[in-house]
Amino acid sequence: MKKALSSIFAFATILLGARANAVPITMLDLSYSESTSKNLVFNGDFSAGDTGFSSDYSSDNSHNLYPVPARYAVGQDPSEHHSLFSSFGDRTTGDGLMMIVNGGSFPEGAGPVVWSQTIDVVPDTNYQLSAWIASTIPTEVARLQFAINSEVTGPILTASTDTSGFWENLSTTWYSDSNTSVEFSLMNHNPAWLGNDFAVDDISFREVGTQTSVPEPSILIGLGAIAFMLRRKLS
Ligand SMILES: [Ca+2]
Ligand SMILES: [Ca+2]
Repeated sequence: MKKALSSIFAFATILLGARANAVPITMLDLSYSESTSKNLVFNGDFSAGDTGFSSDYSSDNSHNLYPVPARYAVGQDPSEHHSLFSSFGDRTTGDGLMMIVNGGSFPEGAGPVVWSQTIDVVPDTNYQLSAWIASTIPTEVARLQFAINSEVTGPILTASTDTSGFWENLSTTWYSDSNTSVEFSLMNHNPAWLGNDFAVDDISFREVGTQTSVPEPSILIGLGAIAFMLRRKLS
C-alpha cells in the first residue's frame, strides 16, 4: 500500500514538473524567435556543401550560373557564381556556404521546389520552420513559401530589393498531427526567368512543444496534495 502511494506521489510530482515545462500553445509567438531545440534539418547551413537536399533547379557548381536560369550553386559569395550577382557573405558565419539560386520560369501554378528534405517528426507536436533569404539582383525578387508534403504553409516572403547581403527571415509554425515523416520544402512563387535571383541559408525545422492536452493545474495540485497527505500519514 505504502509503495502504491509513493508511486502516486511520484506520478503527481512528474505531472507537476511536466506542467511547468509545457509550452502553452496559446502563448506561442508567431513572430520569429528561434527555438533552442535541435535543428532536424541536415546541412541547413550548407556547411557540408551541395548535399542532403533536392531541388527542381539544376545543380551547377562550376562558378557559371550566368546566363541560363533555373540553376543553383552552393558557394561562399554570389558574385563568384554569376557576373551580375552582388557580393556578400553567408548568414551563418559571414564566410561559410549558402545556396545561390538563379531562379527561372516554370509552368504557371507548378511552382518549383527551391530546396527540399525529408524530416522525421513526432505526431501531435508543434514545429518552427525557418529559413533566411537575401536577393542577389533587385529585379523580379523571389516570392518564397514553405510547403509540407507539397501543401504550402505559412506566409509568403517577398524578398527585398536590397542586394547588399540583407538576410530576411521566413518562418512559421506547423502542427504535425499524425505525421511521422514529411517532405519539407521551400517553394518559389515567382515564375520570372529574368532576375528572380537569391541566396538561401540557415534552414531549420525545430520542435517548439507538444499539442496534447495537459491536465488542469487544479487537478494536479489536488492529486499532489492527496499524495502528500497520505505519505505524511504513513511515515
Ligand atoms: Ca551558411
Ligand atoms: Ca534568373
